[in-house]
Amino acid sequence: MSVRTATAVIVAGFALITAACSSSGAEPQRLTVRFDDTLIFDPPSLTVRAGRPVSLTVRNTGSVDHDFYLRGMPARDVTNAMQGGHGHEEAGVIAGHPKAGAAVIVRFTPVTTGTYEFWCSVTGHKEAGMRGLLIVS
Ligand SMILES: [Cu+2]
Repeated sequence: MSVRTATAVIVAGFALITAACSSSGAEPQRLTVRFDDTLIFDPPSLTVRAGRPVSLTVRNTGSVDHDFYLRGMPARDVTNAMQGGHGHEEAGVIAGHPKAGAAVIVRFTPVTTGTYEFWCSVTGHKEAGMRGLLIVS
């Protein structure tokens, strides 16, 4: 085996070890929820695992103001992301509010399994059906 081949084998070995480590519990569950000028979340439901951190990208591809708003779900390590409009600093709220045409990343770790409703807190949007489900399994 040449030195070059041996080096390639070692590098490949480290890559495998790194890949194995990154699939452990510390790696966030990455999801995206999107909305545009219609009053729907795409997708309408998100599924995550309890006890593992979540990195949720909230993207507004339209021009109408919307947010992602979830209240009352047990979670720790919550980092809300407010970019546009009003704040959502109440206790127990997980929220992401990108400006129209932009995206923000919300981080949290769900701790209790269950199905939790989220919605858009812009006036009238929830009532018009802009809701979704976060399923924690
Ligand atoms: Cu909305």
